[in-house]
Amino acid sequence: YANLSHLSRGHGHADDMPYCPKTSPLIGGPIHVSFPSGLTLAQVQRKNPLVVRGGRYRPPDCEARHRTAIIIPHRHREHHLKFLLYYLHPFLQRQQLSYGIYVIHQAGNYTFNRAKLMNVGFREAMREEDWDCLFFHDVDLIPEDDRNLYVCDANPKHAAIAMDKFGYKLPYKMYFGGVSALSPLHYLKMNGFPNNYWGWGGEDDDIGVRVSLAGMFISRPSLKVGRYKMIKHKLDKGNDVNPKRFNMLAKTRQTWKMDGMNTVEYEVVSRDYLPLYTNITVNIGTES
Ligand code: UDH
Repeated sequence: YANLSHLSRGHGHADDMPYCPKTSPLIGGPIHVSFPSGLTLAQVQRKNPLVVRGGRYRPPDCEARHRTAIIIPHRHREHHLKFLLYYLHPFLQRQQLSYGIYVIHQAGNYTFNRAKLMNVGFREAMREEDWDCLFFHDVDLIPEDDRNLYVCDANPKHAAIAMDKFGYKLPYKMYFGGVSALSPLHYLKMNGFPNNYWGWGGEDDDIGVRVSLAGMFISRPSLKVGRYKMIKHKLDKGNDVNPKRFNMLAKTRQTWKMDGMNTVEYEVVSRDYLPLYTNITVNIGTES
């Protein structure tokens, strides 16, 4: 029976594979991030032959200790997505994770809503697989050190602690933007993310406040490891600064239980299992 195990390699996995080591031997530390012009998704695909349909991967020769879903809120940023996939696939493979990448694409041209797209991503990813950690990941942030492990901690984790645009420092203590990691239990305990932040700003602070209102803490990697390079860009069309954000933030304590995962409504327009990611295009409606 053991001798037949090679037969299952291509499809499922052998039942008797050893767990991957606690610390991956493939991790190398700092990564030099640049943005090669002319990069294509076909090239990214060729460089990642073990990634299967929908952007899924499992280590070929050991059983992963962690199953992580990456949730990327997206609209009109194909150029950034290409670079993120170029860096993220090998990064996650070096960490010997079992993973899947989900791009949650807001349909239409109505004002963007990052946090609501994350709620959609959570529900749609969990529907497909029993992920034990979800990384909520802006499309324009490239991790610069693969010791920044894409696994969950005992508390919600803010991973993008040191971004180049903030001088590789935390801009303020409660900052929770860019890239964060929550287990399904964390996510449900805080009723997910708010659905009513339309346009730019505020939702990340609301999420940070929810963490503490739900009785949890923010965990963070070290400044040395939680480094990210942001792909430079201007404020998008359809994502104007939200002038209501400060008033809304002042009320999070009253609103977090009434708005979030328990009230999210949307309509999946399409679900496509592309070679490097699962694309979910969703109609999330408009501000009420
Ligand atoms: N996003 C999209 N499409 C949009 C808007 C936002 O995909 O039209 C996603 C994307 O994943 C992005 C994230 O939402 O990384 C956050 O949006 P953002 O990049 O606009 O926010 P951030 O605060 O940048 O990172 C603001 C840029 C303002 C530049 C002003 C120069 N001073």
